[in-house]
Amino acid sequence: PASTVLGYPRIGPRRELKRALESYWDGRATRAELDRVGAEIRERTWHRLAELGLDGLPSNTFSLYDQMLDTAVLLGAVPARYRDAADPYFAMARGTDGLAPLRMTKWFDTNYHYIVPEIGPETVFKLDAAKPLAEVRQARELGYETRPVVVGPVTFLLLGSALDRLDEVLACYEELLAALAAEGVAWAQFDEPALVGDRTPEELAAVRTAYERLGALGTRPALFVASYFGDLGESLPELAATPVEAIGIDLVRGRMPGVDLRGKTVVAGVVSGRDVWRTSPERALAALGAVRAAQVVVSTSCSLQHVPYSVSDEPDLAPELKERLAFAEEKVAEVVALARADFRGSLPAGPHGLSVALPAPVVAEGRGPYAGRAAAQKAHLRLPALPITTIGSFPQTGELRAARAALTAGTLNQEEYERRVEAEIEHAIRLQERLGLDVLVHGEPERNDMVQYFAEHLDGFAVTRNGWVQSYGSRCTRPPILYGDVSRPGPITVRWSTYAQSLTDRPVKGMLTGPVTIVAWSFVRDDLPLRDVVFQVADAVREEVRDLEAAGLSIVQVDEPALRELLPLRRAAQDDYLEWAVAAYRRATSGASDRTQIHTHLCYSDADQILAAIDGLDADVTTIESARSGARILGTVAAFGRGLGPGVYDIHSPRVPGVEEIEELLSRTVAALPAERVWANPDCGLKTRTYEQVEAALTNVVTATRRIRAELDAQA
Ligand code: THG
Ligand code: ZN
Repeated sequence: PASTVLGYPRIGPRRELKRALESYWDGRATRAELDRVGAEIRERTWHRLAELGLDGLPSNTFSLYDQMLDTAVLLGAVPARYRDAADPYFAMARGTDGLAPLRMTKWFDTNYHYIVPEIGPETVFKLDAAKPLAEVRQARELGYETRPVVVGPVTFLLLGSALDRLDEVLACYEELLAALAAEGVAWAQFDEPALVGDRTPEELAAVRTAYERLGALGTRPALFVASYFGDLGESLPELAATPVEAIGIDLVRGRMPGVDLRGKTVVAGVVSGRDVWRTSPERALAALGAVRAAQVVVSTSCSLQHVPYSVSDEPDLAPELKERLAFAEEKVAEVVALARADFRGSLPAGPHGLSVALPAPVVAEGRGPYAGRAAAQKAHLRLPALPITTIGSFPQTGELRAARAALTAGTLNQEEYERRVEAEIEHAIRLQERLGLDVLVHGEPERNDMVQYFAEHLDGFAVTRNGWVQSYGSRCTRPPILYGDVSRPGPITVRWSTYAQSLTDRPVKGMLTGPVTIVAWSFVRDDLPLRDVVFQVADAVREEVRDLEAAGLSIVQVDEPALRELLPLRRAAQDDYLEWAVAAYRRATSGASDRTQIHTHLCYSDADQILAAIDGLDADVTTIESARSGARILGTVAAFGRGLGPGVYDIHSPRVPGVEEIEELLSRTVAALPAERVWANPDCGLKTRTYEQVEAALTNVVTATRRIRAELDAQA
């Protein structure tokens, strides 16, 4: 059979695109220089894919920012207010001085974020096929015929909440297919990951309408509709009934369906685009053998944009781990080998964990009901009304980043590095004392990415040197690799938190990341149920909570920002997930005594779907991101019945909020909730702000809070 991949990383093996974008945004590079870097990345990718022996090369999988944003531009869905910006594309992606950017959210259950298209009554769809055509031509000049990839009409409209605009959008896609045909393009790939979710009868009808209409077009390339991240389910018969020539099926997350596909080409996704493990040849060949189709093409389960470039760029990984790994390049080689049914010299894949875990012991709930906890905490902590706190991180200074880089490079020794971290902690503590905050944080100067940091200090994880994966735009993470049983060889954050506490009489809050998030933002072994892996991590976090408590910390915050992200795409699987995810959190936190206050923080945009689960976390205090939505969510979260800190300062903007507006938000909050449960805090961590902005904003938070306290006193 032939071989292909659904997409490829595009940030550059050494994040060349990131550097070029940031130079362009800072005015240090021209648009032409940025475009040259983009062209080089595409050229290297096609050459590499061809060298590795891949048959079908995709194009238009490159993006300067995001493939959904590219599709919005392709269809002319550029809101009028951006049209006059110096660079409308990046104005939509990042905003300008006067314009907020378009909203950004998670791409299905991945850690990648896409730009949400804004489609309203004023939107006039009009094709602009310049980008896919330019990529096809660039590849052709290099000697490659390619298959342009775009987000398909149903997924585009579902994510833009505008399925009622199908007719107009289909006219653009028809025009696109005609333009591609005129260019001599043989195949086009339309990505439809939204089809693997639960779809209503209307949505299923839209799938049928869309592909019947596009399929009926007289002159067009062959159409390949790619699904990924799960089973097509009830969407498959709809799609199969249309004239599309090829259907992509995720055979890693999903299974080969019973639907008769003997009239179609099946692009069989047997090499995972979501993990970093070598493919088991037996499993892949068995999956391929089960496909009944006119023709089979061997492929990846989804785009490879979710994995790093190459294992060959990882000199520090242990050989016995390295030989089990496959990043994008190695996965392409696997696809080719499977297509050629040639496994000579390939390594055994086998179970991917490097050890076998025993079932984790069940931990009894250690904590009593909230009322008793609240009383014990009140007596112990002696906080004023409306206690003022922050979410955890303080600004990360350039000096600190330089010190961390020097430590890694070996030009700064560990002792000197730690001295600098301590100096930074002292600076943050003194600032918080001076401003009049009640619950202090150490500011997290020792961490860059929190998940990376915990992975570096836990057994069972490996971290990479160059394993960057795009998170959004120019931003990347290096997901750690969870390959074995997880355990905590020793305390991780205790040293920093106790140092901070030693500097002050006010309570300092310990700062931890929850087990679901640590796992969600890592590549995880696939030989154990995810739940068991998360429970192992929960037990490690539990030990850290206990050690923080034993070291004298009275408050510990455990954040779970990825709780929503791992929610299964299909409803039928969601309750089970939420049940074990909440259980894992409680397992991590329930070792604390009633007198120790557990905080958690969440970013609201992610929260509305899972409020019951957040309530189930049973944290004593929940701080939420709500400054932008005002008091809109107070009614819902009031039902939690425990401490609540709706953010009163939007940290995502450099603007310093005035005393009056903070006071207004707080007074609305105390009107909606019992005052003894209300906290005053910014709505997220402060690491992206400057010290100047933070100091000014927190000064105003303190002034506003003191005014409300005085009002409460007067009423009492
Ligand atoms: N850590 C991890 N995943 C995440 C987040 C995180 N996913 C969701 C959300 N937060 C994504 N947000 C960001 C924000 C900033 C950056 C990455 C993801 C970022 N990265 C640095 C960069 O690209 O220059 C590199 C950071 C590093 O050195 O590790 O700025 O917080 N895991
Ligand atoms: Zn937040």
